[in-house]
Amino acid sequence: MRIGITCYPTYGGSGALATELGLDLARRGHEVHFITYDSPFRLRGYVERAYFHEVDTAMSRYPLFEYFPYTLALASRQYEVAKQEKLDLLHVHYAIPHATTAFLAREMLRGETDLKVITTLHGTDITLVGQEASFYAITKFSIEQSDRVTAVSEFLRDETYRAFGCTNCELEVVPNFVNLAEYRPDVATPHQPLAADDQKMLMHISNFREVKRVKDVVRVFARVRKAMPAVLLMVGDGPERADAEHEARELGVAGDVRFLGRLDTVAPLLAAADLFLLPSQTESFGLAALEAMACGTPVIAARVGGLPEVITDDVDGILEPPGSVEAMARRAIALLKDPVRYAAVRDAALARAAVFSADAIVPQYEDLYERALAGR
Ligand code: GMT
Repeated sequence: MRIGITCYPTYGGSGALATELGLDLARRGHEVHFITYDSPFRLRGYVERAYFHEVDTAMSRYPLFEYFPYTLALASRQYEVAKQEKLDLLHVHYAIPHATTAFLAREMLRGETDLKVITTLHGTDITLVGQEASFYAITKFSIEQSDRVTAVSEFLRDETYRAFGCTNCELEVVPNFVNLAEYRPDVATPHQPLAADDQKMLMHISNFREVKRVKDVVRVFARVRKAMPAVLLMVGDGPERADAEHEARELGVAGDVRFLGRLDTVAPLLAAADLFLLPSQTESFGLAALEAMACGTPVIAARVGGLPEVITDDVDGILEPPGSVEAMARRAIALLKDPVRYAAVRDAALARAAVFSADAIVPQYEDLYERALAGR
């Protein structure tokens, strides 16, 4: 198949997943065309049958445009690439604005070619941004106009039906996946110089938005730090980073918290970590948690959204309600102090991650594409 993929190229779960999907589809023999304003951050180096088409933003400084109409530039590029490369379908990730621009591109091609539009809903496009008054109607319309719509968890599918109704569309759940060739325990980076040998390594990765509750990450760590030597690796960047840094200073643990910023490659750090923390306010899936589990790192997460579909409490990880810093810290300390229990949870996390391997999930997308093209 000839497949176009549009996603956010910057750091974030939807862009990461979309890029991994495109790369895996290319490995499986499909021709994949990424259409976005920058090269997706996980697209490193040349990959056979995978191509990147940049959206032209040269007019962004035109004086009349206080707000550059990126959406039109993207729709235009999707139309051009679909036409030139004879795409069978356009798979867009994160509804806003990608489902809308794909709809426009498909309408521009009407009469010439029957481009199919597949939309994958990822999270805040439904749970937050899409429900804002200014985006609600266009999000609902664009979802309903897509040929196929998928959600990354049952939670997100149900939330989409609840919030948007979504007549004329059947939402299919295709869970996120992890590339087990890259995310595996034996790629661990050495503990030093990040931590001394006797220090436990806790870790968090996100885009540091409010929804991630990054101050809770620091608060949990501060309690663990009181009980044993430990460091915290904070990977990523975003609006809440300064608050998290401030919290670390306030709690007197700044010396043991390393803010590493955005990193392209995280598997070696994940594999070296002893615990991964994801105490989010909401999380439609928690791709970072799955990647940690694939590296053999147990996760302590919030019991919200789609996270219970990935993690089973007390079996392959730990779940506590959002904001329950004390409980998360208490259970983190207990797990880190019990090597036998720790090994059992780690083994269970590895087994659970294998259920979400690319080999298990990517064929579900291929099947969906085939059905969309055949009109089934
Ligand atoms: O919040 C993020 O990390 C980014 C966001 C996105 O759409 O870029 O992530 C969402 O999509 C990820 C991939 O499907 C999911 O794993 C995340 O759970 C989801 N984030 C939220 O629901 C807050």
